[in-house]
Parts: sequence; C-alpha cells; structure tokens
Amino acid sequence: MRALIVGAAGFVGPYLVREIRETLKCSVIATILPGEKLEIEGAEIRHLDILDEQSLYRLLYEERPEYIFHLAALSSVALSWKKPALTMDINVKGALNLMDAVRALGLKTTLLMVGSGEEYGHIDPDHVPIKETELLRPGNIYAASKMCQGMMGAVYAGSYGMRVIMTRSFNHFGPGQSEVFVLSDFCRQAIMMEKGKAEHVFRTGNLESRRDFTDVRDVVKAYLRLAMFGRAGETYNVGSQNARRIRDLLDMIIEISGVDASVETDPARVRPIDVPVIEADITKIRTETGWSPVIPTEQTIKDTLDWWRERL
Ligand code: A2R
Repeated sequence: MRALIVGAAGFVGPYLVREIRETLKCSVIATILPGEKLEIEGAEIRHLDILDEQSLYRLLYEERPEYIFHLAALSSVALSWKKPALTMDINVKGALNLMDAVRALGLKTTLLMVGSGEEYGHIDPDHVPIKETELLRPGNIYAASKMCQGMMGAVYAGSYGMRVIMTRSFNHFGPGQSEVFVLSDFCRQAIMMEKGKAEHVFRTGNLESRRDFTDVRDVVKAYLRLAMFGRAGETYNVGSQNARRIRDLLDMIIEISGVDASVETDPARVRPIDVPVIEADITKIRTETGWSPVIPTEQTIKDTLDWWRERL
C-alpha cells in the first residue's frame, strides 16, 4: 500500500509523513516543487508542480497510491491578497488537476482535500461554534479559493463516485511553522528578544480576533482518521472548538517565554478585512471518526518557542 502527499514541503507535510507511517504503516511518496532540494524523513521524494497536468498524470499512473493527501496550496491569507490570480491557479486549478487525473486513471483512491475554516468568513456570533452546514461567506481570496476546491471535491465525489473527503481545517500551529502565521511570528519575536537580537516590543496585527488553534500534531491525526473513516463527498471541520483571543495567546507566549516586552500595533500586519470570531464545531468529526485534539496549547507554545530557540 502507498500513500501520496501532494505539497509535502510545507509545515504540515513532514508531520503527516510521520503519522501515515505510524498509522497506515505503508510507504509514503511526498511531492515537493521542482527545483526544491529537501529531504523528508520516511518518504520517497518526487518533484511536482500541480499546475503541470502531464507530470501529475504520470506520477499517479506510475504510483497508483491508495491514499492521496492534498496539501499543496498558496496557504497564506496575506499573500492571497497580493497574488489573487496565483492563489486561484494553485488552490483551485491545482486541486482540480489532481481530482481529474484520479478520475481519468480510474484509480480507487481516497483523496483528502485540505480546506480551511476561513471558508466560513463572516459568521453571526449566534452561529458559533460553526457547523459544516453553515453558509459559506468567504471574506478573502484564500478563503474563496478553498471554498471552490471543496465544491469541486463534492462534485467529483457525487458525479464520479470517487472517494473524495474534504476538510475545513481551522488555524493550526506548532514547531516548524513559517513566521507568516501569527503565533509562530509571536514565538519568533519572543526568542529574538530573548537572544538580544530585537528590541522588547511585540509588533502585532489585530489582537481582538478570536481564532480556533490546534496543534499540527493533532491535525495530522485528524487527517488520518478522516482518510480511514470519513464519508465520501463529506466535509469535516478540523479544529479545537475553543476559540481564543489572539491577545490572550500572546499573553501566554509572553508568560511562557518569560520575556519582558510591550505590545504595539503594526499597520502592515493588519489584514484588509478581518473576521472577528472563527470557531469550529467538531461534533461531526468526533462522532464519525472518534478524533478530538489532545495537546494543550501551553505545550504547543512551549515546543514552538524551543524550535525557534534552536534556529535563531
Ligand atoms: O509555496 P511554497 O514554495 O512554500 O510551496 C508550497 C506547495 N505549493 C505547491 N506544490 C505543488 N504545486 C504548486 N503549484 C504549489 N504551490 C505551492 O504546497 C508548500 O510547500 C506546500 C503547502 O505547504 P504550506 O504552505 O506550508 O501549507 P501547510 O501549512 O503545510 O498547510 C497544508 C494545507 C494547505 O492546503 C493549507 O491551505 C491548509 O492546509 O490549511
């Protein structure tokens, strides 16, 4: 048995490789972009740009994986404002290329398409925590692209009988995440201060938003449970069902790191449109797969601080 991870060179990929090997005990093929040189422990590496349809088709023809985990994306909301066409190309056309190659080859494959909690967009506070049945009102380019991916996934499952399962993954974080993402950025800033490389001021965006954060190591466990027990054509929230104010999380980072610092708003870090509260209702995934997150936020912060400590 073989599992394929498409877009494995990012934050989630290496964690997913480990989780697949432990849970499915099968070989893992991991794709990275052409030109990248990267070793991922426990996986065979292939180069792939999902916009290159022929290479994608050839890879699937040769490998015929039983499981495909689709992670490849332009995954930053901030970047999606700057590069809207590229976001649509990678996140919609790329996902479509993948599903259509599986269809054309007639592969009996489980495809897990990773979407985003951002797809819900502006939510009535009375509708929080958000169920999968909630109307989608994406408030940014990234969210709109992921919504399209999810819709196409449902079409391929419904029309071609393919085993396509979609996630709406809420914020995740942990060691190894880029500083483009808020908590990793704060942890990095804390360690820069600790090492005397930055003045003792946190530069932040909007601190009043409430977000639902899950440790990446819990997130990849959810992906495995969904690949094994999820229903074709269905979408599942992956989150903690515990939205926290970014300000409170920053306070936790300050306390755990022990740095003494003030906090200043940096206009460059404030997004054009921000969504005040995002929190997942995880009843569906919990009931159908038995998954729920177990790693405490304090632990994730501690491990992320340690990760930056080693690197800076
Ligand atoms: O943009 P890069 O150079 O960091 O490469 C990203 C890669 N990627 C692609 N792979 C194949 N063909 C493309 N045309 C293409 N464009 C970008 O996908 C990166 O190595 C990977 C995605 O990793 P991250 O951006 O670190 O996302 P993460 O945190 O691993 O999240 C996985 C999934 C994504 O679909 C997110 O939108 C979702 O979870 O939250």
